[in-house]
This record gives sequence, structure tokens and C-alpha cells, in this order.
Amino acid sequence: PTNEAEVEVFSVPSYACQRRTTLENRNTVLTDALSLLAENAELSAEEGRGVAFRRAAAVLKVLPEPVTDMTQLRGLPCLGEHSLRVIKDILENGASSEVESTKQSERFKALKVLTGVFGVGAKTADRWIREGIHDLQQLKDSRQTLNRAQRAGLEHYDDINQPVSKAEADAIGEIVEEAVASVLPGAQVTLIGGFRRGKLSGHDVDFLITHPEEGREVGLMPKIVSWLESQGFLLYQKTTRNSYLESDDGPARPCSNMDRFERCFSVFKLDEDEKRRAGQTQSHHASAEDGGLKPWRAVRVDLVVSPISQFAFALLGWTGSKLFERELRRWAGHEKTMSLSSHALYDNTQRTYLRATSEEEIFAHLGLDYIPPSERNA
Ligand code: DGT
Ligand code: MG
Repeated sequence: PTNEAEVEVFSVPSYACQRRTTLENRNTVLTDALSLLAENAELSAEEGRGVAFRRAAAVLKVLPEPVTDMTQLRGLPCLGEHSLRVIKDILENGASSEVESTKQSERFKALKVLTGVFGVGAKTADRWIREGIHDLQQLKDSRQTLNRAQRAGLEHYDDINQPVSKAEADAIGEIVEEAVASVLPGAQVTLIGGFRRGKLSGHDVDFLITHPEEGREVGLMPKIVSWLESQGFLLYQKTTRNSYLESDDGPARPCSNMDRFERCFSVFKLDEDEKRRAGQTQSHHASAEDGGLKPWRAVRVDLVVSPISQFAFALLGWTGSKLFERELRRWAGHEKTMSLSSHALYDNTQRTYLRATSEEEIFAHLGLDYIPPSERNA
């Protein structure tokens, strides 16, 4: 719609889960700036500010045209004073002074480098910075005790911080399929996370595993991990009981099944040969014979096992984006008096669990139009 002044005015619903957010983004300059401020807030334990910047960026992602004038933003939801100031600065001066100074700040740079080590969160990085550790060399020279995850993270730092391509994700997918088929025929593997949303690269590869017969998935994760380990595919793995009670999933809690949900954080060793077998023709790494470079790379892989009764909730909960998930739970709680998690949907008014065997049914329970994965890139 166009107003009298012939400025394009946009109308956008306020929850990200009410919107269709594709990967096509006409406002990357603005959303990159707001995302950087969000990241800085998250790394500084200011979660509220982080969410505010993420919500503002997500609104700009659905606009059909580049924003050129502040008047176009009138009436849009989720654009707080701070985000508007950043946008105005960029429109008027070509850059935001706050974003530029954040990028340059020693603290932000150190937080980025240190949390780039797999197994290191914002809290640990902050402690190290207070102890004078700002980079990997200082970390190595310090006599900090690192846990197993952090040691693997440091050892494979460059590989893990290099984006994973779709071709690499597919190659890993074939290996996981083979592992699962070997230990439990009939079990199903689904690519989740950013790659399910159509992203062409990611920071890791995520898979959800289930079996069509309830109960057959019990004890599956250790078997998959053993198979992968015996074939030499794992550089690191840690399998956990689903940390449901520790997570921010809220109170939706299907008591009988919750201890069946298992997760494995791993680092895969992906051979260039595996990648070629999976259909990639060209290899970008030099072979061992060519120049002494290693013919493999480390890739972060997350595996989740869910019982079939919770599969739709797990699929919806693990497809992302993180903001889309957060907004779904906020919608459920604030607009529907329901509690949504990766395990279940609970109606707090009727005091009952709402069953679902597909993502479509969950959106319907929530009174939302169905949004396919490719349009959940909020
Ligand atoms: P990426 O990997 O950076 O390219 O992007 P995504 O979207 O794949 O992000 P990722 O891999 O961190 O997480 C995938 C989705 O899984 C994300 O939307 C939220 C969900 N997720 C991640 N960790 C947890 C968790 O601990 N509990 C639950 N319930 N969900 C999680
Ligand atoms: Mg991912």
C-alpha cells in the first residue's frame, strides 16, 4: 500500500511466527547491523536487549523493498527506540557508529574468538577475558584446564569456524543414514536446522532420528554413536539425556516419554572422498599427495532421537530459526495460554495435551496459518 506522500508504507504482523520469512532479504545492511548488536548483547548476558534487536531485524527481513526513508517504518512492530536510532544512522550516514565501535572493540573481538571454540560459552569467555586471555594463543599459553569439548574445539578451531556447505551436509547425511540403517532398520533420519529451511550453508548439521513404532527408538543413540566411532567418523562426541528440565522449553512436559529424548553433540571427520561420493564433483582441499594438506575436515553435527509420538513437536522445535521458535512459544503462551516445547503442546485452560502427528496440526492447534520451513527464516 502507498500513502499520499507516495512513500511505501508496510504492514507487518507482530509475531515472527505469523509471517513468511524467506532467505530473500532486501535489507541485509540494516539486518546485519542489528544482528551484530544482538550478538554483542547475547555475548554480554543481556538477553533482553539481544531479543529486541533480533525482533527488529526480523521485521526488516520481511519488507518487500529496501528501506530508504524512516517514514516507511511508521506503524511497524518491534522497532524500539534503540533499533530505530541504528537504522536512522545507517540511512543518513551509511553506517552506524555504535555498530562500528562494537566491531572494533577489543572485548567484542575477544568474545567472538573465544566463543568460537566449541564448548566455550559467553560466561567462560567473559571469565577468561577478565583473566587477561583475549585470543587463542593466550588461551593455549595460559594454564586453563579445558574440558574434552573445549580441547576438541581448540584442536579443530579453523574447520569448525568454516561454514558447512549443503554438499557437506548431504555427505554427512549419507553417513548418518548408513549408521542408522545398520543399527536399527526402519528408523528414519530427517535433516533439521538451517539446512531444512533451505540455507546453503550453516555452522553445523542437525539431524532428527525416530522410528515409526513407538519405543523402538529407546537406546538408539549409543548404538549409532558406536557404529560411527567404529568406522572412524567421530573426532568428538558427547551423548546426553535430553536436558529438558534445564532447557528454556517451559512447562510442557509429557512425563512418560521425556527420558527417551537423547541428544549427541559431535564433531565429524568428513573425508573429501565421502563428499565426492555424495555427489560433489570438485574438491577444494588439496589431496594429501598434492601438498601435505589434510584430505578431510571437521564438521559440527548434532543428532537428536525422538519417539514417534513427539516427532512433530521435535521437528518443529529443531527446524528453527531460533527467533521463529522463540516467537512460537511466546505466541502460544501470551495469545493462546498454551505451553509449546519440542516435546508437546499443553493447553493450560483445558489442562490437556494437544496431540499432533504433523507440523501442520501444531500450527492449527495454535490458531496460526501454516508456515513451511523455507519461510521460517526469521
Ligand atoms: P546454523 O546451524 O547456525 O546454520 O543455524 P540453525 O538454524 O541450524 O541453528 P542451530 O543449529 O543452532 O539450531 C537449530 C535449531 O534447533 C534452532 O532453531 C533451535 C533448535 N535448538 C538448538 N539447540 C536446542 C536445544 O538445546 N533445545 C531445543 N529444544 N532446541 C534447540
Ligand atoms: Mg544448525
